[in-house]
Amino acid sequence: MEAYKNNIPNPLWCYSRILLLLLLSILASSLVHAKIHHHDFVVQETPVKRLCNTRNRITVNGMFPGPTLEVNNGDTLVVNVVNKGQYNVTIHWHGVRQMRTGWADGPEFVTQCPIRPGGSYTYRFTIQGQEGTLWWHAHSAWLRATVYGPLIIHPQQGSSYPFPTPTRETPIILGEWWDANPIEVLRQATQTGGTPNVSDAYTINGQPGDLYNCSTQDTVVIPVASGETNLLRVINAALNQQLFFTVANHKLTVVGADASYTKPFTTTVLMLGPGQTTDVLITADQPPARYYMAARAYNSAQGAPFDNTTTTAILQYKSNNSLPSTPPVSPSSLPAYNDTNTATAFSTAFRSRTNVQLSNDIDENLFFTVGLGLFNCPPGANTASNCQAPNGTRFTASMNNVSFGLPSNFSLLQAHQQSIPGVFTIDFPATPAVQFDYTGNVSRSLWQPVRSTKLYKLKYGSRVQLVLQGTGIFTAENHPIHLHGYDFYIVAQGFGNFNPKTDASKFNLVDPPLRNTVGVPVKGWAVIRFVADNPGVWLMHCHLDVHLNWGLGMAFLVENGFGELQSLQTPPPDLPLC
Ligand SMILES: *[C@@H]1O[C@H](CO)[C@@H](O)[C@H](O)[C@H]1NC(C)=O
Ligand SMILES: *[C@@H]1O[C@H](CO)[C@@H](O)[C@H](O)[C@H]1NC(C)=O
Ligand SMILES: *[C@@H]1O[C@H](CO)[C@@H](O)[C@H](O)[C@H]1NC(C)=O
Ligand SMILES: *[C@@H]1O[C@H](CO)[C@@H](O)[C@H](O)[C@H]1NC(C)=O
Ligand SMILES: *[C@@H]1O[C@H](CO)[C@@H](O)[C@H](O)[C@H]1NC(C)=O
Ligand SMILES: *[C@@H]1O[C@H](CO)[C@@H](O)[C@H](O)[C@H]1NC(C)=O
Ligand SMILES: *[C@@H]1O[C@H](CO)[C@@H](O)[C@H](O)[C@H]1NC(C)=O
Ligand SMILES: *[C@@H]1O[C@H](CO)[C@@H](O)[C@H](O)[C@H]1NC(C)=O
Ligand SMILES: *[C@@H]1O[C@H](CO)[C@@H](O)[C@H](O)[C@H]1NC(C)=O
Ligand SMILES: *[C@@H]1O[C@H](CO)[C@@H](O)[C@H](O)[C@H]1NC(C)=O
Ligand SMILES: [Cu+2]
Repeated sequence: MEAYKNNIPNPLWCYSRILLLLLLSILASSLVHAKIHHHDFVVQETPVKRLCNTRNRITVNGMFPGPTLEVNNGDTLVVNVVNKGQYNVTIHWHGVRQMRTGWADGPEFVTQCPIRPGGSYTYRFTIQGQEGTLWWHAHSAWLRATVYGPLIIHPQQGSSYPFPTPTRETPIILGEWWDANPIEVLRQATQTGGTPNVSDAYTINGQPGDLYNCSTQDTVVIPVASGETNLLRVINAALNQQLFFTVANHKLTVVGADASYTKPFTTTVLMLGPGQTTDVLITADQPPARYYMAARAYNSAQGAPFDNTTTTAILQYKSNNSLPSTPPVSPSSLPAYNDTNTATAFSTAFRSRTNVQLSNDIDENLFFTVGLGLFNCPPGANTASNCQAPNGTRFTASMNNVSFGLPSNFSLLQAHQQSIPGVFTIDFPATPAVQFDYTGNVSRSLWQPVRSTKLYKLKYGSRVQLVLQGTGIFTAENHPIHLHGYDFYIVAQGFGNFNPKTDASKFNLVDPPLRNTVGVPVKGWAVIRFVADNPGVWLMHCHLDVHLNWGLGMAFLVENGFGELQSLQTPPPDLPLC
């Protein structure tokens, strides 16, 4: 300061100024291309015509599906959400790591209270080290049935894909449509305790396609020219159903999933659980014609009701003007609804693009059961109207026998950050209190979990291994488990009960895939690894919404580390409170 005032060059000051300039120029060169993208999302009721009927549904900006967001790795998104609808709403940026910005993650009553009708909230976050396909969706009640869209992350400016640059890129977002109001479907199931009505159609980019009534003229057409190699960014945005996806007569080369690159592998069928994304290259190497792409259910639960319809779109070669009149070529092979072998062959084919060499040093060795259950109805309950699950019970679901309940007076993150007592406890069990033959014939006395709001505390930086063990309680099925705020390595998966002695030798610690959602096999298990480097409260749950409603979830409370760069940011001033 003195030196500056007197204009006398002070050697120390000069030195520090040079250092500062050097630092600034390094910073500038790394940030020179990073952009800030501003968007307005107006949540509003919109007439949408599907399956012969026009229905009012909640949309973003009157669009169904909602707008596609496109950014480069390193960019910042600033999305101002204005709620002009009649329901509480929040938006979740599915798969975005949200380093230190947990306040922008979105699940209602976890990282924020809902944006009430008439309210607004601006989500601000930066994409760091993620490239590929993610998506955004409402994370409140069942609004995500119509409130969703792709979030595409291109490589950092100046870098390119680790595969030949595709000619075109097309998002293929698979959805699920109810002719009834999805909010009513959920409300009815919550009241009756039974299963919610299944959907009436699946959709590709919002359209059911040729196989449904009144839908043909709006079937999605995806143009392609002979010889091109294009990138399809396939997203499963369905509420309650894992889906198979295929394109007639064409091979699909998988190059990424959940915004991480994979070692390429070729297949004819994809299987995605809700929440998962898969990037595939497709070469137009077939005779010019129209080819169906199609998706339908992978339904692993025996006997459970499900939507068994098929959605289609058309891959249309450009070269022949008379093509639109020719009927599209149908896929020869959509797997059977219960084809677990095909689902398993696909999901075990993933490898990270580059080797990661995980160490075997683990700080937290966790084992969570995931599965359904039945609550007995209290004496005096109106069994006929409120206990419509088998034998006068209500459906429920749990992890480690805890059926997750959300608070309604504070978000978990706010309660944590402001040390508000009575909102949650931090005694989520690291391992099951009762060990049993998880995938066997489970004794009826073990079927009823306890409903509460328990979190599991992780020290900043702890290295976590988590075994997710499916159960056979009521019915075994595949559960797509999604962890907020993190990507994790899937080091192994298998059938039956996880055996630490024999199954540890099967771990892939060399090139396991990095994902944000893992399909825990029906009557089986999956093992994931992550390092708790993102402080906050992070929901982990089944991405079948009906299971989340029944309580198939929990949350990790990750403590701050040292200093600002290892700590949760302060909440934004417009954070919605309860
Ligand atoms: C669910 O399906 C049942 C039987 O078809 C029907 O009576 C009921 O109205 C449906 N519920 C909703 C919310 O559409
Ligand atoms: C579709 O239309 C046919 C013929 O009009 C009718 O019989 C059928 O019930 C309709 N299907 C649905 C799902 O509405
Ligand atoms: C779908 O399910 C309905 C009702 O269970 C059944 O009648 C129909 O045959 C099934 N369709 C297919 C294609 O499996
Ligand atoms: C267009 O395609 C149809 C069916 O493949 C074929 O019969 C016809 O000759 C083609 N026309 C031209 C101009 O290539
Ligand atoms: C799949 O379903 C078919 C009938 O739809 C049945 O014959 C077969 O046993 C089932 N397979 C499995 C593995 O459940
Ligand atoms: C319901 O009760 C019947 C008759 O007691 C029994 O056979 C069946 O297993 C029970 N179902 C469930 C899900 O508990
Ligand atoms: C928040 O709600 C819970 C559950 O209803 C209650 O136990 C707790 O006391 C409430 N906390 C405050 C600060 O009001
Ligand atoms: C499952 O166990 C119960 C008794 O715990 C028994 O009644 C039932 O028959 C068993 N079911 C099967 C399929 O083994
Ligand atoms: C879950 O807890 C309830 C209540 O303590 C108990 O009755 C049930 O057996 C437990 N089930 C399991 C799988 O631990
Ligand atoms: C909407 O959110 C507020 C808290 O922000 C909550 O009190 C209210 O119950 C919610 N309404 C519904 C219908 O969930
Ligand atoms: Cu589930």
